[in-house]
Amino acid sequence: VGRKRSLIEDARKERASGSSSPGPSRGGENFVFEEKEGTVTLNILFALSHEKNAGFFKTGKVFETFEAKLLHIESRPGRKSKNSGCDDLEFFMRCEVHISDTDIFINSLKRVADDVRTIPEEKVPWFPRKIRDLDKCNLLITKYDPDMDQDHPVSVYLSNIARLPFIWREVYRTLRTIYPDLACRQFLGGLQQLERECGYGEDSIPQLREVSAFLREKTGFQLRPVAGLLSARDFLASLAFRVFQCTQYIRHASAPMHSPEPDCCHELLGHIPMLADKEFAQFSQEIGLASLGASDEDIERLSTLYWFTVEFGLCKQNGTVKAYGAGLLSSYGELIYALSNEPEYKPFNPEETAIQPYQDQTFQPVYFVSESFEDAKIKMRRYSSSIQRPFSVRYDPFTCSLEVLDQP
Ligand code: HBI
Ligand code: NLE
Ligand code: FE
Repeated sequence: VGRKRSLIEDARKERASGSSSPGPSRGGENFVFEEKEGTVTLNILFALSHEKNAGFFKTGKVFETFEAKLLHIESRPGRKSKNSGCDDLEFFMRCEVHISDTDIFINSLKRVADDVRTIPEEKVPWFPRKIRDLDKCNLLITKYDPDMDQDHPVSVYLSNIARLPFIWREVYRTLRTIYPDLACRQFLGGLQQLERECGYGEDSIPQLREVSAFLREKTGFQLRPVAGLLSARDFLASLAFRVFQCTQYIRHASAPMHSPEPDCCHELLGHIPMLADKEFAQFSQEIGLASLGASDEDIERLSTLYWFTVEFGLCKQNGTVKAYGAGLLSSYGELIYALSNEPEYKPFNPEETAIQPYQDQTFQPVYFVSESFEDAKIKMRRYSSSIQRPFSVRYDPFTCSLEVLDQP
């Protein structure tokens, strides 16, 4: 600590006296991956001349002092040595340092090495690497304020606890009658299994823990409770790990046929039966994987695609159009409307669908129809692979973590 203090003091004095060359500004342009825990990743190049005796070990001392976590080291003959015949070496180091140490760290290196430079890289937003990191994917975009949100499902929940089972019963019963005609084959299969094996029925609201255990056996998806609407980035990121974030409150007794926000009826009836299907689970995870570290604009397009497929998608089956979107399958009102021939229908085509404006307060004016599930998956995969990222990700199902590979 003492040593660190003195290096920091030295660097401060140096900066105050203006003798050092300008360092990077707060590490901003040096980001490889954005911080989420106060660290930045830096790409550093420096040279050591032959005369700087043991210079390498002095730089090592700086790394040690700032507790820089080394990720990569390379060395090569320096530029000077090629011309002059002396044996300069150039080093490339990649390391993680605490964000507030960035300037001082670079300046300290400049004292012991030559030509210290950081290589700017494209800034990539932080994303979870391990399933544990999902604890940090918790940015709520709707926060419940008991004084303000009289109509929010949580207010409704608190004032309706006694009515809860009745709301569930009514939603279940009315939807169950129209599913056979309007829901896709995969949904019906999933729901039947849930009724047989997981206690689904109009008499009680299924428990998240049991449903999660059921899904894990079917497709490896698991559920976790969430307090409200998450940011699209955090919501989509969890899908990459086959984790689905579920709300737990319930809609108002006065509007059982449609809720603008997700509630437990929507999660349990709309999403869960679909997530029990292997192909659909894969489709969902792939959207999640495509979202990791994507730009804000790409997140916007991916969440629009999610909206018009996973939430409001229609697909052809045996010559008729069926619903597979969860927002439809949990709303009696919208499910009937969506298949009534009244709204506009467009063929699902990711490039076009991704930029369709949408709203989340009432029924959609337009729905996208896929030729089949398989077709939607292939088209979505093609779209996802067209998203530009300076790295690629691979999911390791054994460790539930990501391998992140640099793109050359
Ligand atoms: N958060 N809890 C929750 N549930 C959702 O379905 C949800 C969300 N946040 C964002 C979101 N859906 C949409 O933006 C999707 O299009 C990603
Ligand atoms: N409209 C749906 C329902 O009533 O269940 C919820 C949609 C959530 C995106
Ligand atoms: Fe949903």
